[in-house]
Amino acid sequence: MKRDPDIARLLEGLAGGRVAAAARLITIIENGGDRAEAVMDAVFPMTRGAYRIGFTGPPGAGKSTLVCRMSRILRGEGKRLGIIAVDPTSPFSGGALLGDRIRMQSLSDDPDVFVRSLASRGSLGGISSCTDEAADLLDAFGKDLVLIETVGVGQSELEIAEKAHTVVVILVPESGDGVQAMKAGLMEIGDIFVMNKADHREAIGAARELEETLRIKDVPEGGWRPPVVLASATRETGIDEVRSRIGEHRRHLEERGLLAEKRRRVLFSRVRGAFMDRMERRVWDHASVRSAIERGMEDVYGGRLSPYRLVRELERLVVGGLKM
Ligand SMILES: Nc1nc2c(ncn2[C@@H]2O[C@H](COP(=O)(O)OP(=O)(O)OP(=O)(O)O)[C@@H](O)[C@H]2O)c(=O)[nH]1
Ligand SMILES: [Mg+2]
Repeated sequence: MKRDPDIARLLEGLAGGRVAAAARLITIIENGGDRAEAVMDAVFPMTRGAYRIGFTGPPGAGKSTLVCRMSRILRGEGKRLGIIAVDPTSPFSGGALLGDRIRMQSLSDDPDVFVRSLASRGSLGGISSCTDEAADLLDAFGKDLVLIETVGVGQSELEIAEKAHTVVVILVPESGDGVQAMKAGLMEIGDIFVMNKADHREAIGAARELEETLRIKDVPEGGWRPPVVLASATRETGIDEVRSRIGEHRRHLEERGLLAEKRRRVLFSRVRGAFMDRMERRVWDHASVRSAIERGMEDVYGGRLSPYRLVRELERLVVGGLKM
């Protein structure tokens, strides 16, 4: 791709710490296509290994409130923060958006906090397809920590485990969240569990139950056993403890070389995912493949050709030296 003067200028702005440039670049990334790739090619070498913390949990559990409180603590430590909130485009949690915006905006008066929401695409929420890229950009922008809040619906939120170095799962005592969380696979991905809304009477019992459930989990000798922290985001209790648990988990990973391993795994899965996406699109849209499918399907519909035989024929066509 030709050098794009607009992008070059924005990248200079990014290096110079200009917020407007960072914001514009994230929009370009969100829009995708060649320009997004040109931005990523330039941004990736500028990343400095910012630590990524994911916050996930069911709708309304208090993720945004907790992220907001946590940000104040981290700012108090002098950390520069990037915050990515995946916009709830689903009807489940749409109502919370305005409140989020207001809370988050109170943070963005601080030049060392960069808050950005991303639209969740495709399925019912979870995580945006460009979360990794936006996090890279904030990393390149000089943030020490990137906090990522997912929308608490569906399976795709589990992807946060492939994007964050520490995953904080936020649950609430109501509605048997512990059981729900286990079903949804949250138990597998949580490094730290927060029983939020500890101002509610049932919280202590619910936290204890959750601890019991986690005790069953197989943790190898010297491995990390996810702690349960009782907290109230609105009353600001337990947030310091969540902060120190995050620190402990990070040290746990660092001291054992697990963080480096995790970073490599994350990059590997990004390359795999992006490569597969691109190959799928290119192959599926290829004229020769399309016409072979259309022809073959007539025989499949007519019961003359098994679907698997057609697939084998298509496979031969593709890997047998298709000009792409
Ligand atoms: N009583 C009580 N309410 C809380 C607490 N933390 C958050 N809330 C309230 O719970 C509601 C939802 O909080 P959010 O922080 O928006 O929750 P969320 O998980 O980000 O919600 P979504 O992003 O929509 O999934 C808000 O009305 C908060 O004020 C808490 O510790 N105690
Ligand atoms: Mg929220």
